[in-house]
Amino acid sequence: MALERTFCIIKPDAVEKKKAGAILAFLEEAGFSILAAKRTHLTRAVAEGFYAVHSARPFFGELVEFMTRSPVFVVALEREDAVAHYRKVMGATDPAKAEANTIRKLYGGSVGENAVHGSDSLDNAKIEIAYFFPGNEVAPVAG
Ligand code: RTP
Ligand code: MG
Repeated sequence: MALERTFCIIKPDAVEKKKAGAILAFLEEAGFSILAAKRTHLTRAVAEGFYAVHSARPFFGELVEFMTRSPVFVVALEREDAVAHYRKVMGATDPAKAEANTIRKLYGGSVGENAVHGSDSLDNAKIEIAYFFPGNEVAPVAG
């Protein structure tokens, strides 16, 4: 299976609870390499751009308010089968429905404030990594 990259945001609720380090450690234990990570406070424009696909959903306003409330960590990850594997260890969107020992079960509070974001496809992972790490911050995929 090929090495792949995916994109993670450690959301404001988890950073506020000082769980960013625990989540990064969890990801390393799950076999991911952390290619790049930075703390940033999303502006409304950046959050709206990132979640543009959800702009017609009823929770969009609430989601942008939440994501801009306080700083996040944006993280580029690498592993074999990274996109699917990260979705698995992240757990269901609603922490109450997430499996045991997933990030959202361990650290999420509610369907809106659910600790982490994860790319839902390899194409979106590339777009999302480039959105937050432009230029040469993340080395190009070899080959
Ligand atoms: P994410 O994009 O953050 O990795 O989460 P996801 O794929 O599991 O969920 P998605 O459907 O893409 O929704 C994006 C984020 O919007 C918030 N949300 N709130 N109040 C609600 O019913 C609701 N539904 C979704 C969550 O923060 C979710 O992660
Ligand atoms: Mg999503």
